[in-house]
Amino acid sequence: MSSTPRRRPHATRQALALGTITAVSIALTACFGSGSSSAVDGGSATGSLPPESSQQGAGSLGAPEVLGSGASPLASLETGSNASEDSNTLPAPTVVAEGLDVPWDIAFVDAETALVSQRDSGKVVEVADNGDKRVAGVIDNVDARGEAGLHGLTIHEGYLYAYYGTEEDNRVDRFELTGEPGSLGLGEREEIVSGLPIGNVHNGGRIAFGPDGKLYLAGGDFQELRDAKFTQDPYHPAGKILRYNPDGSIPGDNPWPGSPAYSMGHRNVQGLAWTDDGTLYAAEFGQDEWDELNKITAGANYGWPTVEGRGGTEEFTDPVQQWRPAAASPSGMAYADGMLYIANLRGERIRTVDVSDDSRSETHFTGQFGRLRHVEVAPDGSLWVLTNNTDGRGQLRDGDDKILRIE
Ligand SMILES: [Ca+2]
Repeated sequence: MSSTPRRRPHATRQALALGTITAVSIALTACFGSGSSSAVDGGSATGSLPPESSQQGAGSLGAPEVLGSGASPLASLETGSNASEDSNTLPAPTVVAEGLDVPWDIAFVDAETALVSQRDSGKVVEVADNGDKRVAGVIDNVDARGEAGLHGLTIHEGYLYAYYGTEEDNRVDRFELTGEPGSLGLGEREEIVSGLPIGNVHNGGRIAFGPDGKLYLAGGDFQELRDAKFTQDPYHPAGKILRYNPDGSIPGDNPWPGSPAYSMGHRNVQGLAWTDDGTLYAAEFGQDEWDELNKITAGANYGWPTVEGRGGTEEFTDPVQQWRPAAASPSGMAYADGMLYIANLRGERIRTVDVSDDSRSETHFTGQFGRLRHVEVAPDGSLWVLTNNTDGRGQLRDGDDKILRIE
């Protein structure tokens, strides 16, 4: 791959300490070296990354277009797919909403209403299942750079939790949800987790509450911290899946006492999903060779940066599946009725994994809708899928991404 992210010139940065615990602060020389061209997750195999889109004004979402569930499937984007390998056992998607700009995550408020994060603008957009949309709020200290920006959203006990990057750190804040569907807004802000490192790439970013009521954060190595001494250190946040209490404190039963780390040795995790029996799966971007689906257990070590994909050693836990990045580059993931659904960026497909045999997968819609960022299960059991074609690596102009629904 030859693409590289837009870079903001800066020489040094403080790697901030682990939230509320150790106060170790490490001065780092930011090194966005040109030696490895493969640092961009899910980047295109050809061409360089165009300049990032300029931020748009509050009115830029324009008049909503109403496309009900009877809308016809989208036209193919002609991306050179391996569609012949698809199993195509899922029903054809319909369009829920259009006109989104670099959407990243979905949090359902009720069966008809969701909040959608827009990475570069920091906007939280309220989307109704009839296609109506409006800006519910703007997180004004989002600092979009490279892959960083406003990422994960999740709703828990009346609060919207948001994972995002600022000039200084990655963090999670929660906001009181105000109003009703049609007038939702973001109320008072409360800091939950701060001081996580931030990089131009590999910021992880999905957040979700597990069946145990804890807040899980899919982390990355934050690129500049992928040195093994960080990624393999359970008391440093780089390369971890992190687990917090809803107020941001560290659970007493985390595997490494006093650390938010739940598992370690990850490169860039953006998909989290729990099965009916509480098993946690995580989807992870590899470097050059292998993307991974991992079954996560507390305290396990998934190998990065020593091992990419299956290592076959006692020291590290191997993925249950691995895929070539061109066929995968997995971001968001959902679970429903015995099946994992994984959205893929570069692979431009939905991959399904029947958890009764998690060593196999099937693919769907390859190349039909471009890059796919996330899939979320709606309260009615349908799947909502975010396209990702407006972040500079996709094929569409600003504000042209969509939410698709699979019944
Ligand atoms: Ca691994």
